[in-house]
Amino acid sequence: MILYPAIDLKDGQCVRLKLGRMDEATVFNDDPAAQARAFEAQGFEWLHIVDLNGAFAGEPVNGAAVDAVLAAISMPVQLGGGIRDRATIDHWLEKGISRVILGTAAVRDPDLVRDACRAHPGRIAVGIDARGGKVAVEGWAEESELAAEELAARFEDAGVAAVIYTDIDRDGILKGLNLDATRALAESTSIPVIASGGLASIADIEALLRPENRIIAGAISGRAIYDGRLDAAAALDRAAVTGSIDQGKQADLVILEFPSYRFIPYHLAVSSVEMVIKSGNLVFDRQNGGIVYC
Ligand code: AMZ
Repeated sequence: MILYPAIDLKDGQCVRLKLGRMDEATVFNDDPAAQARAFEAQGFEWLHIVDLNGAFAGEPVNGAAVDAVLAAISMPVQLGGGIRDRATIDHWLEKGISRVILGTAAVRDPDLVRDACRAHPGRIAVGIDARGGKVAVEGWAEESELAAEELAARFEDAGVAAVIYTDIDRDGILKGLNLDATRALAESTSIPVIASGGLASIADIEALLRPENRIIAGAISGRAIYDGRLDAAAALDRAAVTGSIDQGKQADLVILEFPSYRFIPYHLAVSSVEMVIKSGNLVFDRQNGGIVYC
């Protein structure tokens, strides 16, 4: 299970909002690059960044802070907020962002998602942010008529690397992840689903590791990791699978949980992996202690 620490950028600073409201921002660090370095030093494998001003403006606003983060760390970064056209997608992927997150564009311009997936296999994620079961867009200021499952279904065969599902009604208020809704979404789609919104403590990590929740590929931690409710070392220790898989490699077949399996012919960003088969070889077997061949 991959645990993503979040850097939400507002006016160049690392903040946490409550329920997505810009007027309820707590500043946790005014140096995003230093924050990213600290997360890397703590052992996180991936970083999640949201350009909050960008999500409201419909175009990148905190680009300079993102550049500073990219220069400061070597771990992969996923970035969302204001990425609404192909030029912006290409720009960030060329600059070293590993995966871009499309939220509003996934609702308004699904062909952009499909075209981007063809051009950048494994590097396009869809952000599905739901309030009261309906997908919200434009910095969560507007609601669509779409349910999360309906939106994910539109991209079933598009090659989307991950869906990041946020329960807006829990975001930033430490209410605990909405695992029932996240699991329902994950069961409805073949795209790996990452849980976001409300992660409060190690209890959420433990819950994610329960067999019924192992279909959930990862989780994003915001406020809890900043205010110390979630101890990074303890959380990473619990989240780690036995052994490790090179996240950059390609696989023919990834078995997530017996007896289900999925083809994941792009970057691995899944958790709870049982087995990975590559070029006809078994390269990872969790039951037998991790990597068996490379
Ligand atoms: O907190 C908010 N109000 C907010 C937020 N965190 N609004 C949007 N976002 C995030 C989404 C997604 O990662 O969770 O911004 C991204 C979507 O941006 P866009 O511009 O593609 O809709």
